[in-house]
Amino acid sequence: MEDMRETAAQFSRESAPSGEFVRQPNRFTDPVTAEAGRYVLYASLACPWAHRSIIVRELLGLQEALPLRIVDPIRDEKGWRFTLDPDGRDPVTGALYLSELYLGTDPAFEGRVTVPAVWDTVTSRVVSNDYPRLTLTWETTFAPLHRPGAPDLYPEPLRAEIDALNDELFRDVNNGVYRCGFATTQSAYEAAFHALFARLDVLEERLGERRYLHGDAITDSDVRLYTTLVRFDAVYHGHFKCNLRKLAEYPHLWGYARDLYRTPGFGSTTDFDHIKRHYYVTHERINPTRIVPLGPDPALWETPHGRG
Ligand SMILES: N[C@@H](CCC(=O)N[C@@H](CS)C(=O)NCC(=O)O)C(=O)O
Repeated sequence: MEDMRETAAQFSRESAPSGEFVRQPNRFTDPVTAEAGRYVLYASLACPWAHRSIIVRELLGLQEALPLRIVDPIRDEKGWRFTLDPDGRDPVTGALYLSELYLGTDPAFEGRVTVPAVWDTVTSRVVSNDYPRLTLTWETTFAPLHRPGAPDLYPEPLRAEIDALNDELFRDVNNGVYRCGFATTQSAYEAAFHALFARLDVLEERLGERRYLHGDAITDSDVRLYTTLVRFDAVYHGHFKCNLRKLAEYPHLWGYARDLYRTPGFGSTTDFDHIKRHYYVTHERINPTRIVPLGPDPALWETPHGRG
């Protein structure tokens, strides 16, 4: 009965009749070539999909080759804004809103204007908002621009295993928390909730046996899992109702997440202020009062992780 009730969705165009959240496809998927300074990465520190690219850029030493612009964590009715920049304008393009770059590239674009987005300064177009491919592009195509001694986050012999795990991580964890939070029926929420916590149990066991998801070295999969775990207790547990357990209640996952947090490139790019303000203020259907919770204590992330 309850499932038949009409419920307002956060993004109505991405809500299936069953109440399930079905994410829009990525519109811009052009290839990117290894040219230092040609592309600009537009990102939000709040966004887990953008955070992936930010971490990989740091790990691989691509800071100079791939300039990064950060948007305001709070979207207004016109979307992502450049209000952190002088005069509220992106210094690269002069835009006030990220939507100007999308519409300049495709005037008929009607989807959500999302981060991460990659801008080509040569053609003045958005070339990619294809977040699952982007980290792989920085890891492979951009190899000639990596710093000396950069880690191989996508090693050839592990690619099939990484791809397979990444698919599971996406479905049940990365996008799983959104499927919980943006569900508009009880049954859609419960299905996503059970899949999420079943997967976390599997990952908890796996990380009891090894330091990182694929062994002794950090890979692309660890970056993807980290960006969800680091937001879990601060946002997903309350705001998205992912509350069977907190991250801090899983000994191995919690130790693993703090181990990564202390690794250069992870904690240094994690901004709990942007993360909390973005979710609690921007999703007004879920949190109409827009009150941003004060906890949990971020100092917990500095406690000894006991790994490695
Ligand atoms: N491009 C993907 C994922 C990226 C994404 O959803 N980013 C969020 C921030 S975490 C965003 O930019 N949202 C803008 C909006 O919802 O209007 C999508 O379209 O679903």
